[in-house]
Amino acid sequence: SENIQSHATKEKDSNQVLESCEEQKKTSVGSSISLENAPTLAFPSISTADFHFNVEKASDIIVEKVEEYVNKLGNARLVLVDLSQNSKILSLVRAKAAEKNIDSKKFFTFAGNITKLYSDGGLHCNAIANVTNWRLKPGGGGVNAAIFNAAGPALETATKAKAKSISSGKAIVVPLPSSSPLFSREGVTHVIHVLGPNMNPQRPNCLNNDYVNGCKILRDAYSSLFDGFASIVR
Ligand code: AR6
Repeated sequence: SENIQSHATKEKDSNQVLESCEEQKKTSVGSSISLENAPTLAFPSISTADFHFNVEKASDIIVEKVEEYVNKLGNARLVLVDLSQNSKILSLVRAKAAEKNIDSKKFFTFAGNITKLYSDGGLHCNAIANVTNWRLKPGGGGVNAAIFNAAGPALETATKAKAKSISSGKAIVVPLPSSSPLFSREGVTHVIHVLGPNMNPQRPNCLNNDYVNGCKILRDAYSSLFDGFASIVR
């Protein structure tokens, strides 16, 4: 009977531990609710896949630009996304952002498909960045194909109304019509197209490893993207 009693006591203890964990969970969920509803921009790493831009250099620039903008944006959040949890760019940026003590409620990384952040991942993002091509056309590969596909023809029409082309280092904010599935299913109200520097000889305007120019254009691309986001947050 002694054994049973001590077992019962242990169980009670572990229940108390569980309860206090539940409390902690409630508190931490409670305190993040205000930021969960905060305006949020999800963005992929510009130029580091199809455009072959060096990931180390890109990660420095992402962290530098996030640090510059995160406080200017008030409560709004910035989220770097990539498809895989093992993404090199996500882990580099996570480590460098932690070193610089960037507020992890306002900036974090997230593994998931940028077209399904809410339906698959439960992450509310009212704006998403599309790394596009100079003609702002659907297709190609990567993020551009995924976003134009998921958004349907409404995005192409809304984009055409804003611009016919985009130059590298620039961003264009496009309000998404509510008829788009990205709007109704994911809660995305704006797509911000952005074009980065290209280091891939098979793609137009290759910079042939000119990283002086390339880094400058990548910085400009992030500035234009975050300025575009700031303009819809205000
Ligand atoms: N969700 C989240 N991240 C993604 C997704 C997705 N669905 N697809 C790719 N990524 P890329 P670039 C990540 O190649 O290097 C396009 O076709 C990917 O792993 O889309 O700037 C355009 O039309 C990488 O980390 O963009 C241009 O022609 C990041 O998104 C060209 O490719 C960017 O990969 C631009 O090349």
